[in-house]
Amino acid sequence: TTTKKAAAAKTAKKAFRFEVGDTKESMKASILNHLRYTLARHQENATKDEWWTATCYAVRDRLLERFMKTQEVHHEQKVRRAYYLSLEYLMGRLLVNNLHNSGLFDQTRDALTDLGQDFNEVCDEEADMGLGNGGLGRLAACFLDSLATLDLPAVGYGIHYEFGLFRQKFSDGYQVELPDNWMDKGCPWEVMRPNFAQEIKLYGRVEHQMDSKGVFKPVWVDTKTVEGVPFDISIVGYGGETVNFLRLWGARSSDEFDLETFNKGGYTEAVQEKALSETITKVLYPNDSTESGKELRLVQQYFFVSCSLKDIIRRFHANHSDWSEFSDYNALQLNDTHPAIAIPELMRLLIDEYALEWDAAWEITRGVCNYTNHTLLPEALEKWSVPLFEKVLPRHLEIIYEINSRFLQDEVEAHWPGDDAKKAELSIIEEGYPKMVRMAYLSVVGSTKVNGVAALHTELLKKHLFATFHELYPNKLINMTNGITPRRWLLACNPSLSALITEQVGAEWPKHLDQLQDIAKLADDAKFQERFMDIKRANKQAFADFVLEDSGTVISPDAIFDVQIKRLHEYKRQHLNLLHILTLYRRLLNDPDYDMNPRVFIFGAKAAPGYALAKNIIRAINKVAEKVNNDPRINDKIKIVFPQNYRITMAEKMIPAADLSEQISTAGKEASGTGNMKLALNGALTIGTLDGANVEIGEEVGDENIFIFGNTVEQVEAINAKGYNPYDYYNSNWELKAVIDWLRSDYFTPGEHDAFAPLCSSWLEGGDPFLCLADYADYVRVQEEVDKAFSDKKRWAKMAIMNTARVGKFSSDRTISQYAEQIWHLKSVKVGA
Ligand code: GL9
Repeated sequence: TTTKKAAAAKTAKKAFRFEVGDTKESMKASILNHLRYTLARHQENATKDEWWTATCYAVRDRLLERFMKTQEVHHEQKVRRAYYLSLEYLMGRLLVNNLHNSGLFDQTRDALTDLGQDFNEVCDEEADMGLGNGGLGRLAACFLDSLATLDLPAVGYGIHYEFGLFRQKFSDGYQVELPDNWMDKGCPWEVMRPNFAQEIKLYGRVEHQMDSKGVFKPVWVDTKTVEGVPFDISIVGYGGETVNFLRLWGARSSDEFDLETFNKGGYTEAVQEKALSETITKVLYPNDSTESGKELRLVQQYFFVSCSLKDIIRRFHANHSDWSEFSDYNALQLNDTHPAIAIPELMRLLIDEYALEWDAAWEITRGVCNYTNHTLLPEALEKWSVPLFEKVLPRHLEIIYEINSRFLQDEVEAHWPGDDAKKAELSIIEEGYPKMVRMAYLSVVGSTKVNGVAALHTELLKKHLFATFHELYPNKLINMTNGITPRRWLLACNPSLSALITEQVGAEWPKHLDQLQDIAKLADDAKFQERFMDIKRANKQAFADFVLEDSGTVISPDAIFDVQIKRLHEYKRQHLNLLHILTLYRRLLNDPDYDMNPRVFIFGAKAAPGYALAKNIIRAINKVAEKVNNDPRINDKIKIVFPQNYRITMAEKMIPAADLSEQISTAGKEASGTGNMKLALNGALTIGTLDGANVEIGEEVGDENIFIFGNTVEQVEAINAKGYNPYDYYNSNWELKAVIDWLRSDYFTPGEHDAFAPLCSSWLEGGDPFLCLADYADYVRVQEEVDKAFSDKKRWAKMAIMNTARVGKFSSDRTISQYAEQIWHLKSVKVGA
């Protein structure tokens, strides 16, 4: 092993750009230099957060060096680029990942240690960059990592929110939301670039004015103006070759805006209005897959899309003058419909500002735009009322009407002559009071490719949501199964397992995750099993230490760590998990000798602040936890831990410690899931429904290494078609009835009645829309199988190893290669020395 280790270390070294130049000493010098000349501090009295800031600046210097080189090469070679447009990026912390990707990890850790600092404590100073809600935002962050790693020329565009996703606290079990002031220590990673600011227009009205040739042209007048200032964050690929960037726009009131108000109102009003335009980028909307139709949200979307498109056009014009070349050099990806306004905005820019004809503009627009759908939930499909559109973006509404009328005439009429029902069905404008703009339909009509995020999800898109569009455009809809970056979700978050893997397969696996297959041959090897499970145990112990410190709850690393971490949503069924917990608790109270392995149920979840039922579920879990954790009768057989404020950084502690991964959504509801991939990669076994990417995880790891339960999509459809009645299950399963009735009593909230009435009635009177009761019995049955499997230590170890070994497919490098090949037609560009 020693020679193997040495060889692995050697290959690892060769892979890195910076390794050659930077040593512990050069990092020390650089950190001290920033401490003195950026932060004006003496080494002796610098605080932890100042050490952190100085270290980030030292690393940033090196990233910027490489960034300048990358951009220079991209510019000189006039490369084709991909632009990822997303309202959300859930980046988490950046220091440790930047160190790993750039190959500066060891030197920097040793430099800080030499300087008398605890490396981990310094890293812990960093606030999460939580500019996203959940899976969709984290996917965008993983994609940026893979784009740079694969040397693909790409830019991410988004919003520089002053406040990211709220901080969560629990008070008497209730969720309380607090502002997330993520920049209170500054953000050393970003570079503000006022010289690349863009001005955008809003509100006003459209006048049709005659031009010099006597032709009537639409002119958008009486608008308000807002300025977008870019903040750039370097994105270093693994190996440090390519450094791309994420450009986030912050809103500033423009001078023109001030002056107009100033003339009307006076000084204080002008300053007030100045503050008003800056509210555009104040806060991330905390909704997980629901759209509230708020004006400010539409303004946010337009603001960042318009700034980004103007920036893209500016960059195009630096190298090209002919619009016919635009689609040769640019590919746009719309992350959900949130940036769908890019379609009419690009049309407006081309026609109104650059005087192109409609047909030419449409060919360009449709040629560059592509759209990713992330959900089938009807409440998540964005629709904006026509009156709101008219008020905020009157010119865009005109353009959307024109797109729609041409689409219905030239495409729908041509395909289904005389069929008015088809036109009403596919119309971008939904009739009603008020009329609504269907952003998903606009996105399909205005894109070259539309993709789902897992095989099953894409099939369901073809069958349901976009069935008629699929008839009209048979080649437009394709699948791009999601992925995760192995750099953050294994290399950085699970260093011991990473070292074990590197010892076996060499150091290239973070770039070639399929190589993990090589550990499958060791799945039966007793020695390897022991080492693998020792690492799991140490990770569980580390998490147990965190829980003790965080909440005072003692948990044992010998118990099954049963983990459900994701946004709180009925379709994800944390309340089904709760029914199982109550079932075990009840069995233990009825029979103190009830045979089961001790289990720790671990939750991490935020509920959208306006989602009352989700908040009721959080309180129910917390209140059941209070009772269970303090009940001496059950001998610590069950513990429930639900740490406050689940976020990327907490996921990085929980995932390496998990034995069991709960992926229990109602079949057909979870588009993909990505936590499922992270947990499997770290050796957790999945208990899950045949939903989203669980299906593909099962195909990879094999039926014998996953616990599948519950109704399938077809069975769910059949149950609903027949008319689902949850009482059929409630009345025929006495144990199920007992646990629901128990939760309805005031057992868990003594003296407080009906605390969980919303939850309990959703299961019964509410019709149980997500079929918890229909899946309950099978879930409990398969959980018993899980328990049995865990008792057989060798069997469990083998299954866990097989999971890690066989999930290479779910690297976001694979996903991004597919986007690059099939959607963007994008080639890697070697930046060189
Ligand atoms: C989501 C889907 O619900 C997930 O199943 C999917 O894995 C991700 C990424 O494709 O997208 N769509 C969606 O709106 N969210 C998702 O997680 N919600 C949030 O990001 C909060």
